[in-house]
Amino acid sequence: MNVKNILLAFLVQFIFDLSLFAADPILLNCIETPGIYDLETRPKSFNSSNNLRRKPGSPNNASGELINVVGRVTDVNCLPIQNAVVSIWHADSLGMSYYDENVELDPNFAGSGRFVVNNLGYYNFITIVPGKIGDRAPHINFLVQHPDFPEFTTQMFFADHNCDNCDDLLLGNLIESGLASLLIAPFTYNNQAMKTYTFNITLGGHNKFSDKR
Ligand SMILES: *[C@@H]1O[C@H](CO)[C@@H](O)[C@H](O)[C@H]1NC(C)=O
Ligand SMILES: *[C@@H]1O[C@H](CO)[C@@H](O)[C@H](O)[C@H]1NC(C)=O
Ligand SMILES: CC(=O)N[C@H]1CO[C@H](CO)[C@@H](O)[C@@H]1O
Repeated sequence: MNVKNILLAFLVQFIFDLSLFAADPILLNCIETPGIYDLETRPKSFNSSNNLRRKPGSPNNASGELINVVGRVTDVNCLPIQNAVVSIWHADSLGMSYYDENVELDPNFAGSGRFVVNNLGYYNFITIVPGKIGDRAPHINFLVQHPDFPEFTTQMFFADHNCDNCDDLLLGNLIESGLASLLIAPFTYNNQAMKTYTFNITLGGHNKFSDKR
């Protein structure tokens, strides 16, 4: 090989690497998820199960539409934040919340749940679609904790509750800034025909193991 061919080989390799980089969705830029701090009161302790639709050990289902909520927890480089603890809590199907002592909550609804994400950053919950609380759109409260990141809280909204969403005060503020779509989860049906919402969470800052600081 002469020098020209070697250079050409490098160039081809370089372009090939670039195209690989562009084609890998994992390497795309992840946009920081907007935080919401004004959440419904956080449970004193979270149920350790990721299935909110039934209380541990109970055969009975909470009423309401069965859904899966899945997603990935990453840093802004889209690198998974392994072992991040995702905790959620939300109202039952009639919009009743356990923290309001004056209401009777669906007796089969666990109210909260928790999941430790795997090495790829994935979490997954089974639950039911919450009802509206007053004039708030249906939403799920999220808390994400990891020793290397500040505690993060936000709320997830449902893509098929658009009209509720546009009237929602908290979400309305974000719509003005163009960030609301990051909190509105789209859905598909999984292989068991269960409605599955995807809500990816990107925490600000960088993973300790990232070399792209
Ligand atoms: C719980 O829901 C599942 C799926 O909708 C259903 O097959 C099952 O019979 C229900 N169980 C009870 C005890 O209601
Ligand atoms: C969530 O992240 C996964 C993996 O990075 C990606 O394939 C998917 O398109 C994302 N979904 C949404 C709704 O952002
Ligand atoms: C079944 C179960 O453990 N339920 C608990 C889930 O968490 C709420 C809030 O902390 C408790 O009130 C429930 O008893």
